[in-house]
Amino acid sequence: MPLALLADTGMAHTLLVRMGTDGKMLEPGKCIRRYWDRMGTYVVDVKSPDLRCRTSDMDGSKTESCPVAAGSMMSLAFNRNKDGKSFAILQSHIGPITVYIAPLKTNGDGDVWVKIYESGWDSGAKEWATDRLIREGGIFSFTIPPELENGDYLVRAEVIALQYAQTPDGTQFYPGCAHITVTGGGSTPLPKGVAIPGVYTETDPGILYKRPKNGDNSGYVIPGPPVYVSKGAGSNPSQNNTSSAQPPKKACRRRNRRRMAGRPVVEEL
Ligand SMILES: [Cu+2]
Repeated sequence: MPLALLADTGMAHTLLVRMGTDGKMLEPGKCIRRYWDRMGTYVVDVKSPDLRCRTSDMDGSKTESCPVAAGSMMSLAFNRNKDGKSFAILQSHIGPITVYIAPLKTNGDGDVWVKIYESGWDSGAKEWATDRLIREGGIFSFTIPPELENGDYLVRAEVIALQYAQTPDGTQFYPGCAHITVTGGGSTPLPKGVAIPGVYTETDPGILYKRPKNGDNSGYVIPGPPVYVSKGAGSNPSQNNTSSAQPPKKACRRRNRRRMAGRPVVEEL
């Protein structure tokens, strides 16, 4: 293993660094809120304003908005370096990934966040969403609801790390936010959503969680509301189904294989 990986252990956790469509990623930081100074941090207080986008600084004025077609596959990437060239997250960090979306004009204030994706424990593969994230070079993808009305949206993705989830306030949240402009959509506004912070409590079963000794986490429940089920024509809601959550493979697989070289083996607290 390169010494560089050991050298930054304990400093870098993970951040949302890139977005794209169909697994084709834009340059790091493009249309992403660049909270690079938060790389060494995570959120444990579910009532903290940091839970929204990683920091209480919610100034989005410097973040441009990237177009994403309604009904298409949006991709996001977590990485331990803002250049996107390290790996996603240490293997010790295990847990689910969720994505919420809100109208950008709200800047995330109020009951505006609608969950559009979640991925937790895969009973078949016996792995966490984070295991898959590491294997896929930090990239994961989900569908933007096809009927969603055109406009600017804030997309919030989070990795929830459960390695200390058996202790109150032990669970670590790694949120990040991107700006998108939905094009070619329908006329359906987002339904009423949840507030972030506010959506979680520290005793939610998916947040205060003791992993079974036998290693089978099939009973794990991802925190937060159910995933929004798209009613749009041509939609594929099963993609967002928790139990069968698999990243869309078609466009992503070949690109990601190259990135597996950096798979981490270092353990970090
Ligand atoms: Cu960490």
